[in-house]
Amino acid sequence: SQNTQPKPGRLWNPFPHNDHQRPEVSAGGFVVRDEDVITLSYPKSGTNWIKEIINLIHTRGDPSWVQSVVSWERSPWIETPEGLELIEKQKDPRFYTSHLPVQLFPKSLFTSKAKVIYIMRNPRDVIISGYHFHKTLKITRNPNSLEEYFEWFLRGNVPFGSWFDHVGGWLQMRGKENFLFISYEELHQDIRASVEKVSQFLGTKLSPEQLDSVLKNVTFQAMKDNDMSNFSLVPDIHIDHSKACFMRKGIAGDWKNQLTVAQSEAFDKVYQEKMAGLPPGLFPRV
Ligand code: PPS
Repeated sequence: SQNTQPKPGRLWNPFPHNDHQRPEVSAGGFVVRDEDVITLSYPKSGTNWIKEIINLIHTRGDPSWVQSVVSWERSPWIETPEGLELIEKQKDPRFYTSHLPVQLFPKSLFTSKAKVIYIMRNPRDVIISGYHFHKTLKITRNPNSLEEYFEWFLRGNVPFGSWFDHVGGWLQMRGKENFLFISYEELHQDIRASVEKVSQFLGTKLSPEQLDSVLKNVTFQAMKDNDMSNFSLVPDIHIDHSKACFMRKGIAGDWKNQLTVAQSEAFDKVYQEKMAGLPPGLFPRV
């Protein structure tokens, strides 16, 4: 139930309890297949946007699938028992999604040729998006203020743990030919080129008309208007829909309006310490 987790600062299972089973139980024995298409991300990084793109590339721009089946059934979560059941029933190619950090993902991934798309987002915007989303969640603690959530985030006391460990961990797969790393900011900067990049990675050639149809159906407004993609059908037991909207703003750089200068400086310091080994410029400071 709500707010049953220990307070930040103590060791606690970062995975929401109710419909996210402990991953070592739910996904530990899962066998990844070479035909699988897997979306991975830290929460609030644009997961549902890239999923929509992947699903629409598969149907070559035909929107009937994304308009008739909810997103979490089109590409279910591997870490939920319901998701796992749906994945087991899918025919190849299977589409699924996960927020698990690299060390908890089923090991069979690392010897498979499954196609993996890891989406990243400027962590400052991940904080803002996460804060608003966490106000709505009934399956985990709700922050009382952005200040409080900011502290949780920096310490990794949020569902799926530390952003720094998640991104740093999965980025170790850079250079593997079955992994594509893409950013939320890149999608914003050039959605056409991004969709082409993803379709090429998936080995699906789109005609100009098919590409146009994908683009038309993955705009913020199209997804906000699509009940199959906008989370409005998530049952009330999980989300308090009156508190915030899943398709909130959909912009890059909102952190500038919401983080204080002190928070932004504190963040930069932690970022520099924790991400020291990674190439600079991973995220534009939009
Ligand atoms: S979740 O809960 O982890 O699955 O959330 P996730 O899908 O990773 O991230 C949600 C944020 O992505 C934004 N979003 C989009 N932005 C632009 N265009 C499109 N089409 C789009 N679809 C989803 C969504 O609005 C959330 O960001 P914020 O900043 O909160 O608006």
